[in-house]
Amino acid sequence: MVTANVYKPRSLEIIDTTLRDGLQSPLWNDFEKFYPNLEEKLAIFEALVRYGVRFIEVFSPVVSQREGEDLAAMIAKRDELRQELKTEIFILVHVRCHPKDVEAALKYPVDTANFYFGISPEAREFNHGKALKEMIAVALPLIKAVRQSNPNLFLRFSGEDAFRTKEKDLFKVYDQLAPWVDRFGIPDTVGIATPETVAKRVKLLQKRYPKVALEGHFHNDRGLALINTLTAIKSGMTYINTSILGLAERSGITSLTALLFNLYLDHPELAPYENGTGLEGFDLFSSYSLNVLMASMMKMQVPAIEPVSLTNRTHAAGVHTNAVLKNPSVYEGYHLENFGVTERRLLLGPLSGKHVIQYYLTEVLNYSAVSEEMAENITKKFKMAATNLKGKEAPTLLLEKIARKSGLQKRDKLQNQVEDLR
Ligand code: HCA
Repeated sequence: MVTANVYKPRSLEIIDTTLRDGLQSPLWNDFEKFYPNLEEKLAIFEALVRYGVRFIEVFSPVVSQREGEDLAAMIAKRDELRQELKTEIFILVHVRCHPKDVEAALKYPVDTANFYFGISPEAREFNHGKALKEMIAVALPLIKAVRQSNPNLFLRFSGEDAFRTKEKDLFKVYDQLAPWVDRFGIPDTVGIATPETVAKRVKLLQKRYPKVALEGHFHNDRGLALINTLTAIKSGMTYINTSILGLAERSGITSLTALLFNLYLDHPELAPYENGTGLEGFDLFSSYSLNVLMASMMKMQVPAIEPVSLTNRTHAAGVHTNAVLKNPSVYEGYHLENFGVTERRLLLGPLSGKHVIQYYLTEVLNYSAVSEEMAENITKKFKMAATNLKGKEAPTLLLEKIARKSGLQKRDKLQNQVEDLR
């Protein structure tokens, strides 16, 4: 098995941080789940690997005894999956530039140390209180020593809050560390970056550090995480941090499946399904089930903001449902079924039109001989009553009641079977 430092990266490598930054998401609290157990963590780990992710970031064992135990279990899972899938899988431990963190992490057979150190004026003044010079005095000997004693480790340094840091300050630190690391992270910790600032930064750093790969971590505070990520990739960044559903501190980071979905749309040449995979080895068809796995663990639904969701194949207004019944392409611009969203929902509600009502009456509720005129009549009654539903009753039950009162008859079982045979 190749080690992370000699692995030949694909044109884009995902570093998934669901099991680190994803666990810092406030949504765990909001949905009263609070934290996954080890079994769930291992299920996430395995699902990510089977999906095609090769780099998985986890907490440092100094975070808690439990994280140490979970790290050991994830390493065992990594080794098992390496054997079974004959593929590279790398575990990246997120460590402060602190000898204690590093010493604890390196007791485990991990593949990468992801060093981070707050570099913005805010971090320097209110977080660790160190000036740039002092930061270098801490980080440089530590990283150098790790490099020398662990030549197989793949090392990364991130100046936390890089986008609120002046270029010259970033250079002061990065210039010193460049000979000792494989990747530089430039995290947009508070989500202030824009596509313009991202493109500029990536090009600048690429030019200054041609031998060091760049890694991006874009927070979504402005709702720009995805476009910033796509811009970074276009500008030449080759390692991107993602998480399932974009879970991370505050409003999160770039969603793994949203990113791959967008790359698929922008790069059809990378999309073909050879052996069930596209975009250089990702099992794109499993995107939706990955999102559902995560959402169900958190006791929530796949959020509407997530492109690879059932919401994106759900239609409500009469004009829309009518058209979708004839041809879904009118209101579905993409083939989300290629990403595993194999179902579609047509909603019943105050905005329903006679076509979807007729469809429900005949196809879902099994009524026979529903003329257009009857459907129109029932639609009027249904729409009026549906505005007052407020979750007291399911819309299909309301429709059922109105249909029965209107004298509609259900197809009987025998007739159904005959029709099925035709
Ligand atoms: C954190 C902050 C971080 C680190 C990113 C990185 C960020 O939670 O510690 O290590 O590159 O957004 O800056 O997630």
